[in-house]
Amino acid sequence: FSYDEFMNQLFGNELDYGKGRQMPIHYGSRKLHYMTISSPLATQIPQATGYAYGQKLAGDGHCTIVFFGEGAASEGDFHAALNMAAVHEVPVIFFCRNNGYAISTPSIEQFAADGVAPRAFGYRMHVIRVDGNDVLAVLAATREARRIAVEQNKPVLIEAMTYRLAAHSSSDDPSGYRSKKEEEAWRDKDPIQRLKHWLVARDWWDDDEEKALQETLRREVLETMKRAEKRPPPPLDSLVTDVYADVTPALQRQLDRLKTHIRLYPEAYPRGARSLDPDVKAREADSDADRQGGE
Ligand SMILES: Cc1ncc(C[n+]2csc(CCOP(=O)(O)OP(=O)(O)O)c2C)c(N)n1
Repeated sequence: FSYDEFMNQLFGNELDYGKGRQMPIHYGSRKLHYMTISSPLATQIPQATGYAYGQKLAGDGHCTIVFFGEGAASEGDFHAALNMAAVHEVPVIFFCRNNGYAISTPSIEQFAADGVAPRAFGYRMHVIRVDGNDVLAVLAATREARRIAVEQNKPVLIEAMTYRLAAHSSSDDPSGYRSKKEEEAWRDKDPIQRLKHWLVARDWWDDDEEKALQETLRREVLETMKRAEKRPPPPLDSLVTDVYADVTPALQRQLDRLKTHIRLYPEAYPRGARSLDPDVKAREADSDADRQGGE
């Protein structure tokens, strides 16, 4: 997934595969067999079980991996998905990132047991708990889980123990629910710094190379951003497509009314939306619907 693909999704421009309908970072790629990220927590977990069941039936030796947080693991969907995967013996890896917090809720307020891993025993499922801040350990754990899933047609739960150093989002302020001291203790275990130390200790990397790489990447990302922000949004008609095979009359009326509105008040709309078909006309039916408060 290239920087351009990431950036097009962030801007929701005409090249975004999701046609601007998803929140930022909710990317997906059919080409890479990567299902779109879903905001409703845990919905992806039963989907993964279902997809992996299909892979088992197809018999091509493939498996599915699904990622979620320990907060999402408190949803009913998590339990339904794990139970079904264990009963039907499907090749799926449930990868739980236990970073200690579901936004402001610490994991000690979410479950009484020792994390998420022990639940696997209840479902009679393989489980691996791993230091989530050790990149190579996570790689080894995931490879082993994949081997089990593919060779034995069995689900595996991985619980990667980690910490969310930053805020959950730009509207979250961690100082309201945890101490700086707690954060500092985890800062020393930063997985990126640990991998760097590991590489430097073997003379495979040094500070100069890192500085140069960071500068190159920074430039590339900014250039990608400039390219993506210049692209227009997806065509307005895509607001009403992809839901029904044929656009329903009600949706068509709404779209026509929107186009009329844009034509009458172009200054109220972003630049990209103004370049619409200038022949769009107000329809009698629309004004009727307006009067009746129809839609
Ligand atoms: C069903 C549902 N409930 C609530 C939310 C709001 N919400 C978004 S992220 C989040 C916390 C998620 O915590 P966790 O699963 O531990 O993942 P993390 O963000 O820590 O990686 C919540 C409650 C949501 N998106 N979906």
